[in-house]
Amino acid sequence: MTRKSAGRLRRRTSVVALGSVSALLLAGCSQGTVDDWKRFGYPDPATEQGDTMLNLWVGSWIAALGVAILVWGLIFWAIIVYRRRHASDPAPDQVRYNLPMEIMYTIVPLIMIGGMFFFTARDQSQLMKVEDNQDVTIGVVGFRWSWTFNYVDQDTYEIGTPEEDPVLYLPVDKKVKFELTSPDVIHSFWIPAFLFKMDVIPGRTNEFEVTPNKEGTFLGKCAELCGVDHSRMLFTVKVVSQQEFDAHMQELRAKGQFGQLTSGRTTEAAQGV
Ligand SMILES: [Cu+2]
Repeated sequence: MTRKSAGRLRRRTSVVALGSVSALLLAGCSQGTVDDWKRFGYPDPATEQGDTMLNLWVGSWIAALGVAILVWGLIFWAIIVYRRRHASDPAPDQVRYNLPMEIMYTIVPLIMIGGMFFFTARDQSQLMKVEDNQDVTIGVVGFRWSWTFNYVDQDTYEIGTPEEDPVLYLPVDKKVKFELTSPDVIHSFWIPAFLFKMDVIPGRTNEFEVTPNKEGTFLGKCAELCGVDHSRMLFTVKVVSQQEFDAHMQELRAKGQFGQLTSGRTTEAAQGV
């Protein structure tokens, strides 16, 4: 092989390699990006109720973009059609106190806000309904600086520390009711993949119900700035089959974790507050 043809071969090989790498990268990126774009950046919902929230989010964006395109279109149309063509052109007629126009720009925004209010109120009242026909009840205690998960019907619990995040097990396709309480300050219980977040307030019990419908491991966190170690209030959610859930309950009881920790602070693990 001559030096010239070897050089050409090397060049061709590197072009092919570069091409394959970019194709792979593009395939990898575009897949994620297309799905993300379709959801307008919302996480992929892991609960039955998440679809309602996703529809509200996507619907709001589509409506807002529709209005934006109309407004931008009118602005650019006015800029182009009514531009000053010659320096000597007089200023266009100034319109003011145009009653039909004023009525229109009062009524149209009212209709838009009314529409947003209607869909939000409809979905929110459906999502916040507590029907008390749940399969699993979890008593969540948010405390400085971790979480306790009381498995109310299973007579066991899990408690975390800032050093060791607790893991919450939930059976898939089963309705879960969360009862949120706090012994100290306001926290906020947030599982982004469930598209649900609710404040945890001392002196009252906040409740909501969701049905996780995807097995997997999800992250959870405190979403209310509650003090110095707020950022360490992390936890993991594992959505598993009913058998795995039952086996885990057995494991917790085997470790001696019987009953409920309603104060969230009765072990040494949580004394560092
Ligand atoms: Cu907190």
